[in-house]
Amino acid sequence: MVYLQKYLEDCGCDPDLVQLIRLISRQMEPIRKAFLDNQFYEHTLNASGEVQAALDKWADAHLIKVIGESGYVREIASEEQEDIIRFENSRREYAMVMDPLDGSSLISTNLAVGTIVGIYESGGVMQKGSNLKAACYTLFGPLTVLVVSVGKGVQSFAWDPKSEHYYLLKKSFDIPEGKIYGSGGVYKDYIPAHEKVLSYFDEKGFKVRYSGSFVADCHQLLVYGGIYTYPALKKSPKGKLRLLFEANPLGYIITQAGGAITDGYQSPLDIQPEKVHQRTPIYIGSAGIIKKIEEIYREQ
Ligand code: AHM
Ligand code: MG
Repeated sequence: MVYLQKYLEDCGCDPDLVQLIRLISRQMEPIRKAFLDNQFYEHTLNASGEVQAALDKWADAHLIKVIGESGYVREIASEEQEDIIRFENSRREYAMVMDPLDGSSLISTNLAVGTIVGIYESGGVMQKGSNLKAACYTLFGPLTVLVVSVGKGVQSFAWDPKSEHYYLLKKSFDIPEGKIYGSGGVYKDYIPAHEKVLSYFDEKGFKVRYSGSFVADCHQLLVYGGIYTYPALKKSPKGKLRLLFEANPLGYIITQAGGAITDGYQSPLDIQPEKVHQRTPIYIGSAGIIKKIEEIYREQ
């Protein structure tokens, strides 16, 4: 059996990057256990979004504490934090962007949610996604699965609670031209270009699959291909999802697996961020379909 650390070491990664990814991966079980914490679970069942936010905040605070103390990271930008957090005395200059618990509105329904992370080698968090050194996400499904890219394709690992290691599930992905799609937003808010894209999907016989968790909906693309989209809407021309925490890390991973990402006109990975919480429209998935979507947008 091949384990996460050994795999990354054999990839020729910087030993500190291996340790950083390992440290992040080791926080997933505490986060999963927090789901089961009575305090969170009861409140999640009983009450409003505010209590779900408590689990978001717990995961956020936990990751910031552990990663901050590690000495590897100079900056963290988190979806749960308004401003960038700096660790002036860190030994290394890695910079980390994260969505500590993506899809958290699904916690009360027991559908799959996840943690998304992107890592830059230096230069802070306000960089183009194309500069990422590594990205990973965890999907808390029946298995805790960690999907990683250090720029050499994409690998998935599963947590084995008995040995307390992540073992290699799949060492490469090659996203096919699938025929499933999921679109966020409400029909009456769709712009004409997005309506055209949906008509194209309909003509080609695409099937809808949308859970409401970006990380889960993207994970199925690795296996089946197809498209996830949260498009520009009439009322929110930048869509809903964030460039730094969602589009870039997942865009990096999907691209490393032979897929592609676009905002309709260009890859979000090529956009220089201006604000930490900047949003971007997203189409992500099979490369051929992304090309077709960009053609449709150009024709509009
Ligand atoms: P979150 O980061 O606050 O969880 O919001 C992002 C989530 C994505 O995981 C998901 O794809 C999308 O929002 C769902 O939005 P909607 O409920 O509008 O379909
Ligand atoms: Mg999110």
